[in-house]
Amino acid sequence: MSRLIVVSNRVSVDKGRGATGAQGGLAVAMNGALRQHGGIWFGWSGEEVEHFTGQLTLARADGFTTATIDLEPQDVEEYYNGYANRTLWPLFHYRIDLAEYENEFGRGYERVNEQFANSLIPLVEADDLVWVQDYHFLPLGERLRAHGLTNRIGLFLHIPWPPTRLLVSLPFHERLVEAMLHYDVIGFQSVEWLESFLHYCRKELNAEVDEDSGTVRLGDRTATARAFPIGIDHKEFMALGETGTARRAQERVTGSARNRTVVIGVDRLDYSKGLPERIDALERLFATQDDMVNRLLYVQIAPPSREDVRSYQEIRATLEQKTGQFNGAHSDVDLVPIRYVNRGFGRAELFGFYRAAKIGLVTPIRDGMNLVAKEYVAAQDPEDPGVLILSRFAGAAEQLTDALLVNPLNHEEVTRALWTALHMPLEERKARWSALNAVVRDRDVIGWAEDFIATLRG
Ligand code: ADQ
Repeated sequence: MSRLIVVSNRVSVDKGRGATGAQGGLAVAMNGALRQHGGIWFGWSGEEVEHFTGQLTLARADGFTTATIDLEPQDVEEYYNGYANRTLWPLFHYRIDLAEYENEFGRGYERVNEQFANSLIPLVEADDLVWVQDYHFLPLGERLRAHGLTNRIGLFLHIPWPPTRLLVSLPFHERLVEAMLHYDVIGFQSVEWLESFLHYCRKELNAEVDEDSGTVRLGDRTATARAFPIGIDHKEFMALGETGTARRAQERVTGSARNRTVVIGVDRLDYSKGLPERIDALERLFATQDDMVNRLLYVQIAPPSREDVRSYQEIRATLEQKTGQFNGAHSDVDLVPIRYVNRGFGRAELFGFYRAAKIGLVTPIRDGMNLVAKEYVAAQDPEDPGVLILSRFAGAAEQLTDALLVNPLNHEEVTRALWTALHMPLEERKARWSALNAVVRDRDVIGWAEDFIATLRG
């Protein structure tokens, strides 16, 4: 059987105690997939060196090998903080107001993609399948082809694909997307992102597009684009739920909630996650309903991320201010309605927190998928499940149609959903949860990886 070579920006091996933590969904998903398959996981070490050498550091992980390289500070600034996180991330999350178009960022991005290609080539054997992850490496397939690699190469994009009208604001957008067509398979989280991609290829590249099969032809290249909705490692997560750590975490929240209904949010601190908007919705609920301070407790877990980028410093400041104001206005001497926690937790603890919460509030403004929504569902007590409130603008909304789906920008709608969730009868909660849980359980990350790999194998 052919080996799997996974490429992603960071290689973060799960030490088995939820160590992937705040590094996000990609790390959680890849550990699951590689443990199943074996092979090599290649990426940036997270370390900086004065002069780039391309020197590989190899290590053995649980069932696979990791290979990492160090980057120069200028590379990190231009490729990672710059093009990836200040250009592509905001643009692909529909925030062109935050996207920065600096030519140096683009040049740094191309340079690092070339360095990755150079370092990767010697590791690849004839039959290997190469599976590239995410927006850091949109042109990597083309770079690998330029070095003569003829293996099957696939790309999975974890974030949304923006509408054509937004994407054309990016300088050299045609070059970027044309380069992507050197992949054999291009995967998206949802049908919506897939359709936007195919639309772009037809309109802007004049490519020949077959909507039904997802085949895109341009010149002598043929790529297949498809939706592969990512899932969680359901079995592993449920096993974590059986641990004393999970039970104690649940008890900590339930015990200290003092009979209030717990609403939970768990997100990397990112402007795409809709965190200030959640507080606005709560503000409305507290303003229009009596005695909410005695009825509801909102726990928001939000570890900071990408702190070198200004928009992330700003969202953190905004959130701190809003939370402070909210608590100042609505607390009682012995009750605080929002607990805002700025750090990551192990995954067993998260399980316990989700289980303690009768409402899961997952309201990103845009999100490729959103795995927190799926984790929340998985962690519920089947006999007394909580209610998931989910943004229509998360990729997960295509699958999790039995959640209370809301427009996160419409405070009134979110407020109403909170009210509905607070009063939902047990029978309806059970019915909704069974439908949601079937999707989360049956479409897990193992199946996701197998599906992608099988498609890549062709
Ligand atoms: P993220 O934007 O990071 O991922 P998400 O899918 O919600 O978003 O994944 C977050 C993961 O990190 C979850 O597994 C969660 O448990 C974990 N996490 C979050 N906060 C945590 C905390 N405080 N402590 C510990 N763990 C925490 C990107 C895309 C998503 C896509 C994923 C996977 O933006 O849309 O779903 O990749 O493809």
